[in-house]
Amino acid sequence: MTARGRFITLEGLEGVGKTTNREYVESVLTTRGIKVLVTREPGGTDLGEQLRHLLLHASAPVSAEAELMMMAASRKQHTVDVIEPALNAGTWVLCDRYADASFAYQGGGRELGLGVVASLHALLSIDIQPDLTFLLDMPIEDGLKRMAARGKPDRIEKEALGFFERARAAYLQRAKDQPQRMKVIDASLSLDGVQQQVDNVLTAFLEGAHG
Ligand code: Z5A
Repeated sequence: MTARGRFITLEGLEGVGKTTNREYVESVLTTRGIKVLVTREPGGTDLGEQLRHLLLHASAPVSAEAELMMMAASRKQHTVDVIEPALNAGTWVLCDRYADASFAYQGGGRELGLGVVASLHALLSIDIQPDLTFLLDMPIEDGLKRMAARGKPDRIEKEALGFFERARAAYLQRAKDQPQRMKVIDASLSLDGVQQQVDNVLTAFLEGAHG
């Protein structure tokens, strides 16, 4: 029987280096002969990518509740069509953002509350939990500066500082509550320094996974 794949996610605010480090984690896993599927949220399916476009570029107002429901719709389709089948086939899934982002941004940032986010996930039976989550953390202003260098902000990136402060606090609280799964990485260091931390966590995880 094929062993179930592992589910690894990367989380954090804008510009902290999720994409950069996702590529790094993928290369480490691939070098070890592990079959990896790389995906993202919102997105990862045709429906999810269409919702992503709406979420990031809607010109009309989007209520906090509507935003949460669209994130959840994308996630449900993603778990059913992509994540669950891959894990069942023994493929490891590496995902740029997942449910923790809804707790941080909609629960914290938009102040809907963590209970609302948890209830919606339960209602929709979105019950796949990551085996490992890298939470890339750094001061908000520094991340926004990195993003500014990349050009025009999307709808969510235009939010005020308080929104990102609440999202960051919610992320860090979640990591405190779930230290086994969620590993905080100091993303303010040089890329070498960040990758060293990622490497340490990944090596320990791989030893556990194969031990
Ligand atoms: N969202 C939500 O609200 N609720 C949800 O449930 C979900 C998402 C799932 C889309 O996210 C938006 O959706 C996001 C949250 C919301 N909103 N906002 N705002 P996204 O993941 O597509 O977009 P993003 O957060 O803006 O991430 P990004 O653009 O992909 O940035 P990143 O991946 O974290 O960073 P990066 O591209 O790897 O690096 C940014 C730059 O910094 C780049 O030039 C790198 O070369 C550079 N970099 C990276 N690391 C370093 C170090 N260590 N030193 C110096 N420079 C570095």
